Amino acid sequence: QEYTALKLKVKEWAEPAKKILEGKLPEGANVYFIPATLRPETMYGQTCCFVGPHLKYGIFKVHDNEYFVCSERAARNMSYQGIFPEWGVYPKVAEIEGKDAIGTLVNAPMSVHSEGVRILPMETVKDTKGTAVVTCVPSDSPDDYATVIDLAKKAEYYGIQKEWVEKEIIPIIDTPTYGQFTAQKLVEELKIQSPKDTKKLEEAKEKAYKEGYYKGTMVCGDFKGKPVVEAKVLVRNQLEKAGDAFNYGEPDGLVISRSS
Ligand code: ZZB
Repeated sequence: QEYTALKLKVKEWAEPAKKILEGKLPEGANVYFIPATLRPETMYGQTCCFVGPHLKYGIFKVHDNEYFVCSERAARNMSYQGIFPEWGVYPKVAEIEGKDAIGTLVNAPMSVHSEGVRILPMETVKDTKGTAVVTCVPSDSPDDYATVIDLAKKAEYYGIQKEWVEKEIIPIIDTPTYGQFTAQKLVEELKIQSPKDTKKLEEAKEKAYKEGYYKGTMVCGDFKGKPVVEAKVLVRNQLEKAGDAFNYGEPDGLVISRSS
């Protein structure tokens, strides 16, 4: 699986994370949350970024002034892809739980929300896929849409501020079957009630992928009017050139090779 890994720079840490990290990072260090995505062309519509509240995340030193937040598994994989300077080495300077980072303000490259977006909890984030950090695009990802609705409904329960969740959802891709808000349309059509409707969400994701990727047209950004298949590569290249993203590959046979 070939992901685009995006660099979301921390602008302001949430209090619990700030306490844990005190004295562990050099003054003025740049720290980035690293979501892995298969849909770089949707990055205009990022409204927040998800971590699993009960998952563990490492802060890994990439260069003197540059640190990545992701799962240890992902850091290890990256260290064999030339992303860290030394082969197979991924120095961990600290560890946090996802919940310690809830509320952290990060800069999301390309997002229309240039003031920054918040780190928020998503219970269904898997530790075994990507980087365990997921950037949220509620216009086009049914999982993200269902989670955002749930978070807004139960903001108090989750200990978050409503404004962190309720950012404007802008149209990014137009599709013949679902229009400009593919995720919302599918969530409603399939009567998905919560982020825990995993079976239905799996079906919605499949449909959204097929329709968006093969039949979608960009309605925003530099490649407005172009088919998504073309725009995907162009947007990814733009992000990489700007130093805001890099390729992250994930070997399919990982589980097998681990247990053998
Ligand atoms: C932004 C985005 C916008 C995504 C979209 C999807 C969609 P797949 O096919 O199962 O590999 N993701 C990445 N890592 C994780 C994780 N550890 N746990 C849970 N979800 C994760 O799915 C890859 C997509 O799943 C990634 O691409 C990411 O969300 C999420 F409009 O990033 B995506 C129809 C989907 N649309």
